[in-house]
Amino acid sequence: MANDEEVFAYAVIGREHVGKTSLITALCGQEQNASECPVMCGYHKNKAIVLFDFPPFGTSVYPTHMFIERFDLDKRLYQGLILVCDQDLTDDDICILSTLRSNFRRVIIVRNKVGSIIQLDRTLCSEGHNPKDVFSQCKYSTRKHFSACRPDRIFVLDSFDTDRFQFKDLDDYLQNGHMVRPIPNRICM
Ligand SMILES: Nc1nc2c(ncn2[C@@H]2O[C@H](COP(=O)(O)OP(=O)(O)OP(=O)(O)O)[C@@H](O)[C@H]2O)c(=O)[nH]1
Ligand SMILES: [Mg+2]
Repeated sequence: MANDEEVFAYAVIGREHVGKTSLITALCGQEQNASECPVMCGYHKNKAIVLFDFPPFGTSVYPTHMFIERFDLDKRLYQGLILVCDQDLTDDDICILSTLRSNFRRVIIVRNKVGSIIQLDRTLCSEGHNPKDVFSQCKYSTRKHFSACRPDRIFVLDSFDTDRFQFKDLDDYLQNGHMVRPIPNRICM
């Protein structure tokens, strides 16, 4: 991995099917296409940043405690961590964040799939349904659940609806929120 004055590498992790790959695809504008694991993806809007798509933790293949060691996440190979979730905090999320928090210069929590939650609320409570309230509730509960883990930022968004919610805020943060020197002509996948 390149020296950390030149590149800010984010490990994008989360439980199974929370939308890690979809988020990276939406941010990077392309499908990842590599067999190595974790999969590296260049973020073209800020060439100083690369995102690494990890396999899920908390599975029978990678139980949470094994996941950290298996991928050397405790070795400071990555500068940033993006934890993706699609509901409130689980024990696996807490375990990962509390074990790893101090190893990363920046920790971002992304609560994904908020569009689906709004859709579900619309179906279940057609009377009195208010999408803004559902979004605010998701933001509030995500903040509440994750505050003890001291994330730098929390974004509530939907990777399939990038014009709404906080997708653009995350995109802006990644584009502008890093004082790292870009690498011109980096070859990205
Ligand atoms: N509605 C909605 N569905 C999503 C979103 N992100 C992902 N999905 C769906 O969730 C499922 C899992 O998405 P992936 O992006 O493969 O999730 P992942 O975390 O990379 O999955 P694994 O790598 O297998 O753990 C797929 O069926 C996606 O279509 C989202 O923002 N909104
Ligand atoms: Mg994936």
